Amino acid sequence: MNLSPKSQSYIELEKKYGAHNYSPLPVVLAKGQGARVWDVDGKEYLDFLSAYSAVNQGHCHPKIVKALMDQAQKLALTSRAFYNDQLGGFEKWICELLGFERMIPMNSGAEGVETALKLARKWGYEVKKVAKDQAKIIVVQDNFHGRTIGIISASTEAASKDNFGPLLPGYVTIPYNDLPALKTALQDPNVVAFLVEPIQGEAGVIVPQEGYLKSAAQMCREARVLFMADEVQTGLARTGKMLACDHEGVKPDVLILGKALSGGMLPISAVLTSSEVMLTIKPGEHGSTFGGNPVACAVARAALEVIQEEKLAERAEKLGQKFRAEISSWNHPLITTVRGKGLLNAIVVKPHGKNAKGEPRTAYDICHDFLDQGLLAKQTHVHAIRFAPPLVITEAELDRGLAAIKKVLDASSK
Ligand code: IF1
Repeated sequence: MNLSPKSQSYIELEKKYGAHNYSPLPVVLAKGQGARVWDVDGKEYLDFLSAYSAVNQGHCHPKIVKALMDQAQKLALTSRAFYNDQLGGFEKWICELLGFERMIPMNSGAEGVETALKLARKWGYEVKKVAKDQAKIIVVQDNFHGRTIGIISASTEAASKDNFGPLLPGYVTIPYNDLPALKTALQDPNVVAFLVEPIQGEAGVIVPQEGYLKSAAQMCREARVLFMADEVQTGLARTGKMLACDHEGVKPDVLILGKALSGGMLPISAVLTSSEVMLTIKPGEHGSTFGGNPVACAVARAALEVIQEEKLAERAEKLGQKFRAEISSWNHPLITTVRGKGLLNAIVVKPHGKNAKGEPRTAYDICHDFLDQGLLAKQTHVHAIRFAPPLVITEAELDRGLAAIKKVLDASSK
C-alpha cells in the first residue's frame, strides 16, 4: 500500500517525537462513525478491532457524545474530596444492572485490575486472616491484565516484563483452562484470589472448555478464595452476553470492567464486588483523582444504556455465529483455526509465501494487506488475527468485512 505524503507526515512525527512502544499498521485515522473509520485522506475502512473492544457501541455514538458534551459543560471534575451529583446515582445503577453490592470507579483497565489485586490482598489479611505479607494470588499463563509493575509481575510474557524488574512477589502461575492445576494451587491457605480472563484476549482469543469458569468459581468458593474476572476486554456484550461469565451463569466475587464502559470515549474502569470485600478499604487507603468524575459517570451510564437499548449482546451473539460459520465454510487452506464467542473472534493462519523482506508471510502481512481492502484488523502473536468489530456493525458491513478477509486470504494462498 502506498502511503500518501499526508499520512507519511503524521507517521514521521510519531517516529521522531514519540516513544517507540508500538508498531502500528500504516494508517492514520481522522474520523469514525459506527463500525467505520476514515483516514486523513478520506479513505474509508471497516474497523474490525474496535480499539481492542473499547468501541463496542461504535465510534462516536451520538448518545455517548451527547452525554459527554452535556456533562462537560456542567461539571467535569471535583475529585473525591467532595461529593458530586453523578457518582452515587451511577454506582446504584450499575450495581443493580450487574447484580453487585458495591462498585469503585477507576480510569484505565490496568488501574481496575490493580484495584482488584489490592482488594484481594486487603480482604485476605483482614477477613481471611492470612499472615502479614504472605498473601498469594493465582494467575494463569499467557494472561494479559495491563502494563503496571504490579500487573506485569503476574505476566508470563518476556516482552512485557524483561528489564522492568524488580517485579513483585505474591503470584502463583498455573496453566489456563486447567482445573486440576487450580485445585492444587488452591490448597495453599495463603491464596486469596484467582484472577482470570473468561476468554484470553491477547493470548489469541483462547476460549476455555465449557464449564471451566463455573467449576473454577465453585472451587474458589470452597477454598475461600476470591474468583476475580478480568472482563475488561470480554465484558459489556462483546462475547454475546453482558458478561462473558454469564455464559456459564457465574457471578465473580470481583468483576473488573474497562474499555467499553465508556464506549471508547474516555478511560473509565470499575471494580464491582461485595460489601465484605469492598469495605476492607477505608478512607485514605486507595483512590484516584479522576476516578468517578462526573463526566465519566455520565458517559459510562450512556454507554451501558446503549448496550441495553440496542441489544448489543444479542447482536454480538447472532453476528458472531454468522461470522464463524461463514469463515469455517470456506475451508480455507491458509486458516487452521477459527475460534471465539460473540464478536470476539480470531483465526490462526499458516505461514505462507514470502513477504517483501523475504521472510515467510504471517498474520502481520495479512493485516497489512487488509488495509488495501478497507479493513482494519490486528494480529496477536505471530499467527493469529483478532476480529472484533463494533457490535453495532450492520450485517451488510459484516459481509463486506468477510469478503475483504476472503479476498486477501485467497490472494495470499496463490
Ligand atoms: C495495549 C493487548 C488487548 C486487557 C485485559 C486489562 C487490560 C487489557 C483483559 C488493561 C488491555 C489492551 C492494552 C492495549 C492493547 C490491548 C490488548 F493486545 F495488549 F493485549 F486488548 F488484547 N485486562 N488490553 O485486555 O487495560 O489499562 O489498557 O485500559 O496497547 O497495551 P488498559
